[in-house]
Amino acid sequence: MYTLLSGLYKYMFQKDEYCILILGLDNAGKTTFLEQSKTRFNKNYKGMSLSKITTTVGLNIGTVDFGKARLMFWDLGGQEELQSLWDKYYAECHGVIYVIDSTDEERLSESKRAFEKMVTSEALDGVPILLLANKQDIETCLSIPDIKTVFSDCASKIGRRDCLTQACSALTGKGVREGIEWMVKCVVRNVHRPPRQRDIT
Ligand code: G3D
Repeated sequence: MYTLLSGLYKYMFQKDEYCILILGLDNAGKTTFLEQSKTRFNKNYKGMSLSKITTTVGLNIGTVDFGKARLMFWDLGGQEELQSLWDKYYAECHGVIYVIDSTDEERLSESKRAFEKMVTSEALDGVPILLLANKQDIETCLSIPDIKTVFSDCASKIGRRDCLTQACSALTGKGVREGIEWMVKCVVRNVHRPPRQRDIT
């Protein structure tokens, strides 16, 4: 009887919490993506105007619920001096969303270098990675095949973990739901990084 009641309590009043890092160079669209996700998935969230968002300096946090799973997003600053802080969060995270500005061809190799450094970190072994090719609403943006070509020599470093490149516009919301749903599926099935249990009473 106790087991039954405790199971029911857990089902009703506990969430499985997964921590997701949102990384990428400054100006890639990380904060816009976070705001778009909160607005889309949290019924009562009154988001800020997406066109008024300025680049991340420090940390933005947001949560999104999917049934029993709760995603806790950590949007970290992407400026070079802030990138050195990223690895402080690796051991505790369950997934990474790496945002690329598809319109910034000049900084694509810089973005790849930051990605490569991140993906080779042992503290991120087996953690699913969503590569978001953002700003696809802009006509002159690089295509997904172009971006995949630039990032192709990272394949061996990515290894056998779950990894998806998703076209997206954080501004219009296109591709945001697909990306997040994929991430939820991956973190839930990754037995190597179990979620934290959080009471929601
Ligand atoms: P960051 O958090 O990665 O630093 P932001 O990036 O979310 O602050 O976005 C940087 C700029 O890119 C913002 O414009 C924002 O509106 C724009 N942006 C973000 N995502 C998209 C997108 O999908 N499409 C388009 N067209 N623009 C996007 P400003 O002008 O405020 O610098």
